[in-house]
Amino acid sequence: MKPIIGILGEVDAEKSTIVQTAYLNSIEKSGGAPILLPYVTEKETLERYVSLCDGFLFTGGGDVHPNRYGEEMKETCGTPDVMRDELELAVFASAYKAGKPILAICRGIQLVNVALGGTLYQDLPTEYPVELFHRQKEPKFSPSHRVKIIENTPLHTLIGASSMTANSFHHQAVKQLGEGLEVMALSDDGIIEAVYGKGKQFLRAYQWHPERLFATHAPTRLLFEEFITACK
Ligand SMILES: [Mn+2]
Repeated sequence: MKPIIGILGEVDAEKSTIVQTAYLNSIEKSGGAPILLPYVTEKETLERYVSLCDGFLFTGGGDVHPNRYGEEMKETCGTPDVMRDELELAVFASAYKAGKPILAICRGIQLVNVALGGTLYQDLPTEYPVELFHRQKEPKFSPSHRVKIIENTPLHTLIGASSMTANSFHHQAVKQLGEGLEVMALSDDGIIEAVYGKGKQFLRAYQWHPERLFATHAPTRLLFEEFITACK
C-alpha cells in the first residue's frame, strides 16, 4: 500500500493552503500518496494528522520569523510567514516525537533547523561573503550550482558520488546547526545545502529544489525514492 505523505504547503493571509504540483508529482511517482495538510490550529487535529500520515514533506516558501530563533528581524529578511511557522513547528514537533520520516526542502531545511534550535542567515548577500548567486536566474527546472557531498553521510551512500547537481532559489541558509543534525552537502562557497538527522528516525533536508529536477535529473529521483522507502 502506498504510504500517505502529509505535505506542508504555503499558507496565505486568507488562510488558504496551496502546494506546487511538482511536489505532488515527485511524491506520487516515487510511490507515495500525497495529501495536503491545511492550516488548522487545534492540537487534537494536528495529532490526528500526524497519526494518519506515514511521512511528512516540508516544502519551500517564505522566511521563518527570526523571533523563532531568538533574533530581531533585519530589514533584509523577507516577509515572515507566521501562520505557516505556527502550523509547521507544531507538526514537526509532533512528527519528530513520533519518529515519523521527514523530508524537508528549501524553506523546509530552514524550518527543521530552527525547530531543532538552530539559527539562519536572514539574508546571505548581506551576511555571508557568498561567491555563488544562490537566487538563480536560470529557469526553475535548470540546475545552477553543484553541491559537494560529504563522505560517510547518507547522501554519499545514496548517490555514490562526491558531488551532484542542484538548483538554487534561496536568500537564507542554515547558520548554526540545530541539535541532532549533521551536514551532508555544501556549496562550493561553503553554504550548508543538505543535512540529516543523526538518530534512527529518517530526517533529510535539502536547501535546493529536487522536485523541480525530478523529471530531468535521475540522481535527484533517488532523494524521493529513499524517503518513500523509509515511509513504508
Ligand atoms: Mn544554493
